[in-house]
Amino acid sequence: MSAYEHILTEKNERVGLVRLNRPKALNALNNALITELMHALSEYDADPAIGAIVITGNERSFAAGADIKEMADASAVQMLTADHISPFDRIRSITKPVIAAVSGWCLGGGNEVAMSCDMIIASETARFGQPEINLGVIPGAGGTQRLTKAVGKALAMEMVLNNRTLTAEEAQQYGLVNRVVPVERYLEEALALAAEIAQRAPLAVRLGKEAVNHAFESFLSDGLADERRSFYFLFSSADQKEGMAAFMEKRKPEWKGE
Ligand code: DAK
Repeated sequence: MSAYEHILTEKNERVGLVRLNRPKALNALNNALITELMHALSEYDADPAIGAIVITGNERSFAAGADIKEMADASAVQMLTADHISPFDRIRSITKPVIAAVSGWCLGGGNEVAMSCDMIIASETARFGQPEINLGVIPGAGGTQRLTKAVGKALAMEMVLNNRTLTAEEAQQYGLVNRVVPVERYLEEALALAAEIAQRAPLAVRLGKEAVNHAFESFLSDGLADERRSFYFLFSSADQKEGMAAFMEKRKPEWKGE
């Protein structure tokens, strides 16, 4: 049983699942939901029995953005001092792979949450967009940055400046999502991918995630140096010895995370 009010959590063997659960508001992200989400992610991250995490919503909506009703009357000073952006940033600091399983609306802050995850599995009904321009603002939690890196400048401009939304097929075509599957299977597919990654060598998964994120978030030379450091470091691990020995001995490796 989950003790949360706006999310549901459950463990499926080595995969931790979080369901955003404000269906009447299309899972609009109010501050309480974001706080609960970050708490659940941190708990899974600290739990050695968990190897990967999936965040999902429901079929109709992953999340239709930040809760407009909650922020409509806020002043600039209130937005700044409340600092609701840093909880969004914490998704990025989770060390285990996080997969977003997206169906229906994935808008504004919802798309920013999905893009902060490491991979996105989309149902064919998913719709991705940054509609903040309709409200007279711009994305505030990484939308302009991560979206541009993912889909390129031309399309990001159209999405941020003119509320162009992407179908699931388009999102895949432009590199925003990993794959598109029928709506009946998007969660199952994300859980299966997470389970597959969760049984891999934990240290290598963690450093691989860090290295790919580095390439995404920094200049190439910094990313290359970071990748090399992590690559060399893994040669001091038992898992590297085990993995290469198992390959040569034509058997399945047994990972210890050491
Ligand atoms: N906030 C609050 N309520 C929302 C909502 C939202 N973002 N989206 C939908 N709802 C509520 C609706 O008000 C409605 O509630 P009731 O009227 O029934 O009480 C219910 O969900 C069902 O919505 P609709 O009746 O509108 O459903 P439709 O199927 O007709 O339309 C829609 C679906 C997704 C096209 C439409 O609901 C819509 O346009 N929603 C707003 C989408 C949007 O503009 N999203 C971007 C919000 S701005 C920040 C970080 C991030 C952000 C801001 C600050 N910091 C950390 C400081 C991000 C900003 C945003 O995301």
